[in-house]
Amino acid sequence: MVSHKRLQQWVKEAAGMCRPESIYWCDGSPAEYNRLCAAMVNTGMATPLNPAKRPGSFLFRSHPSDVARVEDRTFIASGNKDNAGPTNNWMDPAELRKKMTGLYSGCMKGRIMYVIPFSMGPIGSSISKIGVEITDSPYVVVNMRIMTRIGTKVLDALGKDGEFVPCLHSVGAPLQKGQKDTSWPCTPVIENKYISHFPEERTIWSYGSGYGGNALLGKKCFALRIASVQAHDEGWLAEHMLILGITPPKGEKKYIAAAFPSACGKTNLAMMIPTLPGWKVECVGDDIAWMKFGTDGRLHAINPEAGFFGVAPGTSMQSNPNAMLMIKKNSIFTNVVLTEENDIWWEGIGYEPPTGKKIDWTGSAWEPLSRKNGAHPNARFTAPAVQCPVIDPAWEDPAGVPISAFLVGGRRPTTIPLVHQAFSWNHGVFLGSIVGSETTTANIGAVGVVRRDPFAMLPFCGYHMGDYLAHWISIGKRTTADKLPNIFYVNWFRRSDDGKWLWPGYGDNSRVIKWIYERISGTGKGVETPIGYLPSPGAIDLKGLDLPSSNIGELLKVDPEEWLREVQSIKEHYGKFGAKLPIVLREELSALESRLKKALSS
Ligand code: O2Y
Ligand code: MN
Repeated sequence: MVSHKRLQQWVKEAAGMCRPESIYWCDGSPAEYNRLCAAMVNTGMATPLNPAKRPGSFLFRSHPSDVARVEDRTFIASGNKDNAGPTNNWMDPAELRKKMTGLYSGCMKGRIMYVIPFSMGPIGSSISKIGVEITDSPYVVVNMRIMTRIGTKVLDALGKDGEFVPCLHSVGAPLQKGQKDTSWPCTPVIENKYISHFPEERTIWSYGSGYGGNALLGKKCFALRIASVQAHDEGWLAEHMLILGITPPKGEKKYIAAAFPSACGKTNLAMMIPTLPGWKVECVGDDIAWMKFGTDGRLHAINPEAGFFGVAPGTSMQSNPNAMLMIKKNSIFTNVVLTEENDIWWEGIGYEPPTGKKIDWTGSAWEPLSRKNGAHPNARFTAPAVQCPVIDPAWEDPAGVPISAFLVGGRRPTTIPLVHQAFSWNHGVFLGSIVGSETTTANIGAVGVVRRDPFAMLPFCGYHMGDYLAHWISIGKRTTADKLPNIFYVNWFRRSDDGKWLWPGYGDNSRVIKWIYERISGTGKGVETPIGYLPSPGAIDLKGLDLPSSNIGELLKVDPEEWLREVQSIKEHYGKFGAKLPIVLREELSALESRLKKALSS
């Protein structure tokens, strides 16, 4: 029996609007999970994988129109348009509610309404928060059970009047009497998909999509868009960051959080196996960090999630062996290839597709020579964090882990060196504010243009990006400089003039992490340059790495002319934020310009 009156009332109202056939409160038990998976196998939505090869695992195929987050259907409905800022889609909250109420009316006919109480972060941690997702998708329930902590234990923590974020989700595909369900119900009409956030009410309404970040509302919608607003108002940080622990051969473990835009290898870095002998990386999280100041004046981070929703294509024993080991059992795969042996395959898995019949992500017979992708480029695995071979022993510590350094970075083939360190907190926030990736043929629009993505939060910040940057500046004033994490800008993606990678990446990124570790420990050697501190010659450990010396010269080069062009591009980027851009960031930009001009003239 649910004792929380407000929760009961909200569920009743949602049921009155969506009119499901029945209501089911999720308890989060293994029996419930198994029952739901078996039911989805029966309806043809899920395919059980070979228990000898991948026990407890299932394959799902989405509708071809429902394969990724839909940014242009994602809305921030703040009361005042200016609070959403120039980088979010804004809609008037009353208008949006009216529109969506129309869509929600009767939208769950013929379906079960699942109520999922979930905790973002370890239950009972002062950094964690509770949400309740109402959904008509059993796929969402089983994914939420892996990605968050769900069920009775959360209801118990919520008590009679605990705070929760209401998250309403429907695939938007009511069933008429006798109508057969499809294997991936959703709204095929893109204009009817809405991923809506009401930041003042701390509420999420999602309609029309059953996929990933559109439907698993704890992740991007709550843990980033709504939580970023809560963090702003309450004086903490909700960030699009991985968290890793790094331990040297003889020495103390330190924790690092890192912000990279989507598709820059966050999961690979978070679970990296260092090539440097004796160094160890352990993973706290691969996507989101919630950080609050501890009584020691330092920022302490938790991973609000309990699983990994990783992109499958490109994941291999070379790029991420720990992820490959993690997904050997109890995992959900979406939009990958099904092999004759009932196992999975994807492009970049590191071995040829096995012989025999194969079925691609659309459900059609697939031939590798057909030139069509077998797996969708945004195919995903969902796996429990506890299965990660290098999960950090403190990953569920309610107090969080103390953060010693922030890394920011993107895909920049030119200009940005392999690593540089900020002069100060404000300079570090400046570095975070200019992060971005150069567009490739995979993007829509011009190639070779830098798309700025401050702190990798552009698609995930629930309020004005200028206010967000001011919040980062204000965080620096809440403690003493020695307690604040140092900020570093890394770029694993430099290329030579003939287009070749200059840096091997993957496990060799530990060489850069080692320098960062030494810098924050006070032993690493650095040289001052106009853009920040760079490693002194020889300060990056390259032992055992067969890297031409010209590569390292290029990787650690600061070209004032190239950087002055960068300054012009940053000015354009800053122009978007108008008066909301913190003055200190404008000052950081002019100071950078002056240092570069001085370097050019000397
Ligand atoms: O397409 C989706 O819905 C998944 S997006 C995603 C998933 C896991 C981690 N990060 C992301 C992202 O887009 O940053
Ligand atoms: Mn992400």
